[in-house]
Amino acid sequence: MGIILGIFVSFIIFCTLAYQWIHKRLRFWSDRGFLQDNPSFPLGNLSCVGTKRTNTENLDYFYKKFKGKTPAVGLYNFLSPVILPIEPELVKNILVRDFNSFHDRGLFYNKEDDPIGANTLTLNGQDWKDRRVKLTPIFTSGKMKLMFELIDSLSDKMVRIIEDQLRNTNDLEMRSWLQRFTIDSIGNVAFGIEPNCLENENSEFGYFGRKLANITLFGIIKFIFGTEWPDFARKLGFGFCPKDVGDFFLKTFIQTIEFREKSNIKRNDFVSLLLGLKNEYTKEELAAEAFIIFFGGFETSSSLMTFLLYELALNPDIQDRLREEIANGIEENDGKLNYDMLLGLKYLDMVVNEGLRKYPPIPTPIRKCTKEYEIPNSNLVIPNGTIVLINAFSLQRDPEYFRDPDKFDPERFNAENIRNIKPFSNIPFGDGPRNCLGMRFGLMQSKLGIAKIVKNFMFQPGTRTQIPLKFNSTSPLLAPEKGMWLKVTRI
Ligand code: HEM
Ligand SMILES: *[C@@H]1O[C@H](CO)[C@@H](O)[C@H](O)[C@H]1NC(C)=O
Ligand SMILES: *[C@@H]1O[C@H](CO)[C@@H](O)[C@H](O)[C@H]1NC(C)=O
Ligand SMILES: *[C@@H]1O[C@H](CO)[C@@H](O)[C@H](O)[C@H]1NC(C)=O
Ligand SMILES: CC(=O)N[C@H]1CO[C@H](CO)[C@@H](O)[C@@H]1O
Repeated sequence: MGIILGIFVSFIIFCTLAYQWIHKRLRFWSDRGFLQDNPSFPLGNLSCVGTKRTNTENLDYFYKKFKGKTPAVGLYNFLSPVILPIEPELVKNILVRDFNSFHDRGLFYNKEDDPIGANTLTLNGQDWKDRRVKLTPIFTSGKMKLMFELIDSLSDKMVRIIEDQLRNTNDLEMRSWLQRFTIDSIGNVAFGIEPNCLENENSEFGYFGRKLANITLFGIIKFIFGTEWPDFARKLGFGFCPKDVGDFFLKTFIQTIEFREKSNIKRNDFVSLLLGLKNEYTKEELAAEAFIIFFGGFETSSSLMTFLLYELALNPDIQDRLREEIANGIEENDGKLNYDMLLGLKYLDMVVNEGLRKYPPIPTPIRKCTKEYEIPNSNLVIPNGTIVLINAFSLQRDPEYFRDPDKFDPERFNAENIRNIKPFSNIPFGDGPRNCLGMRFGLMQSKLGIAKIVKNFMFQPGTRTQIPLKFNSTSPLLAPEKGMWLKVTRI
């Protein structure tokens, strides 16, 4: 009897303490003078995510609700306090001016048990700084030019394979074709293999690539846990990605470099460039960088191209003008595309910029505050350790900075208008010392893919096209809910 009573009393005490702790935790921001929305237990302000809206749309709701009232609003991911800056000026301070207080990304990694997860994207502090300095030279435009031919031939292959599909049907799900193209492209340059995903959807590389993008609820919980309590999560052996996925990429990369060293093969690709750093880094560390090139580069570019095709299908004038520019460019260049000519296409550049504005593939880059930070002209202090969500999506769709923001209008980026864009209201590649490292490669790959297919095919809305398009509410990156079905015609 006494034991049962004892257990019962302990239970009551535990519940009371837990309740008090949670209650206090969910006042983290209001206790510090920040505006916050009443969060609920246990989801915090995430209660609509995955059901009613995407994480991005959820943040947009808070952005709109608090815009003009505060420079930054306090939110809760589950019980974890995070901060959402609203004013572009504050975004600039965080990304550039006061970078010293925000140099970490705060993504979880575990070098011991999951070496592939410790890379330029995730590393903290001095480790990150050293890595970034060493890697920057492998992403220059000179290096991109050398890789152009490889990607160019893969884009031709994509055109041939799409052409084959059109013998059976005119309705194609273009997102998966674009993903297969970028998987082949990056697998080729970063791992030195032919993934052959364009020919075979279920190729090993494609399987693990898609598994990587398929984020489960358990994955998210592990991830948030790792972000909150990294040391504890490392003890538990948690990693950045599932074990089989990490092992696959590690094994593939190490096989390639060992083969290249043995047979003295040199190729113009990231593998050779990474091998140039072999005296400074271990094989696992180089593999981690190959992995992040793949991880950072395949979904982003295919997502950009997917949304561009949707807008081109809905805006035939823009599509025609783009096709004309590409066709003329190729004709003037003896029937071939090359790097300089592709990057010189002005209208293509405007269209791509507008695509990145309306559909930033990474809608919310994140940073971690590493030194208590006082927001200028306010009495608000962001505590050390806080995760900062830089919401590019909301800024880029804010009618104050982009009139009629849902309209797809490449003219926003013509030589004249581009000068009037408010600084830090358009940041699809982030900004500052920790911006996107692979921007040149991403732009080359996306422009090349788009140029090739728009030159060869006409895109129109088909019977299965979802208009207006909705976002997949469980996907962390921006993805169309129903894929991207379009009516495709050979020109
Ligand atoms: C259209 C394509 C792409 C878009 C829109 C994009 C966007 C971004 C964004 C928004 C960030 C965060 C920046 C910040 O926090 O300020 C980022 C980081 C990064 N991206 Fe990209 N990206 C693209 C393609 C690529 C490609 C192709 C690669 C590799 C070849 C790549 C490699 C990286 C890396 C390594 C980082 C982490 C940089 C660091 O923390 O120092 N990205 N990207
Ligand atoms: C994604 O993960 C879920 C849950 O593990 C699984 O049921 C589904 O088949 C996966 N999808 C892909 C494309 O791997
Ligand atoms: C911020 O917090 C981290 C971890 O809690 C600590 O190691 C670091 O020294 C702190 N930074 C400052 C400037 O206090
Ligand atoms: C939506 O995203 C989730 C998570 O990435 C994925 O498992 C699911 O297949 C996606 N749905 C569609 C229709 O693509
Ligand atoms: C109690 C609660 O859930 N409060 C807010 C948290 O965020 C959602 C949006 O995800 C709001 O709708 C709630 O009002």
